[in-house]
Amino acid sequence: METPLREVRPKVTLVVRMVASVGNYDYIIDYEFQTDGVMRAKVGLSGMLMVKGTTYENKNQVKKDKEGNEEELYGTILSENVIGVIHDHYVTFYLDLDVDGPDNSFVKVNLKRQETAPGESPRKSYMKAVRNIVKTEKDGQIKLSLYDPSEYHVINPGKTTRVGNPTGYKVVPRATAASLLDHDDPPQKRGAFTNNQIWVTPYNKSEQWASGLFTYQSHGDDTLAVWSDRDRDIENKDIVVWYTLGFHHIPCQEDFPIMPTVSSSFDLKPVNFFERNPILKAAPNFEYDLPVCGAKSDSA
Ligand SMILES: *[C@@H]1O[C@H](CO)[C@@H](O)[C@H](O)[C@H]1NC(C)=O
Ligand SMILES: [Cu+2]
Repeated sequence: METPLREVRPKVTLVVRMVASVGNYDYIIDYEFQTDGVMRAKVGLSGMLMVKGTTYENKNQVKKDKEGNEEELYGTILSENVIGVIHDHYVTFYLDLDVDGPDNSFVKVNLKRQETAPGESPRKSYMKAVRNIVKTEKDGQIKLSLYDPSEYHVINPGKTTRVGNPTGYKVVPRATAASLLDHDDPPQKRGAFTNNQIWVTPYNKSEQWASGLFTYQSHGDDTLAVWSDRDRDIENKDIVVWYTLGFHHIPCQEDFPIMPTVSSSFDLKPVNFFERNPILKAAPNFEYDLPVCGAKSDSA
């Protein structure tokens, strides 16, 4: 047989799924282990919406003030006498990473603009990556921003690749959310882990539950925010990274009475952990291995 010019590596993913019914919602949590070394944590939300009753049966009954502004419903009329209330969902992941051993450092790899000097080049600017090893906890409290982009690496400062890069894995955020509540609001004091999307703490077996052990009675004194504000040393130590996946939810009629699944995820991705693309170790598939699909235009 002629040697095919084209070959591919099939993407094979092991999915470990857990579904938790919490009150009215179902949380589908998938841990995906991929052959390129990526671990993806995915959260899907479904279930029954949180609703409140109303005397309104139609939007045209909602009271208006003199200026014509409608009364604030804090939600959407989904059906006669039913309002789906605006709310958030937050799921925090406790990532007790040991990259090539227990002692790791957290590195903010900040992308920056480098301006060229006048007359140096027809170009005005380039990009550069500024690596900051985070020394203490407060510096590891991260608010994501498109206009101040960073990568977030967890490296083993004592281990390097053949060409000298520290071995690492990075946390790759995707769509998430930040709470809009006042920090002194009781639910926000308990849920203060949503004040940042990423936190880094030194490992401590008593500090595992981000909103404290007894969340409902909590005054917020036993939470990730309080631990992290002690600003302990986190360089070259056994560290824990906390990533929070959030969803703002303004309900719409399609969410009622039962919701289609909404999902988001984040990745743990190797960054100079392998010497080369680890997928090359997988046996290739060739053209003749693949199923052939053809149009069935001649069958009546
Ligand atoms: C470990 O966590 C507990 C609970 O927050 C705290 O009382 C203790 O001081 C912590 N230990 C260290 C070494 O930070
Ligand atoms: Cu929701």
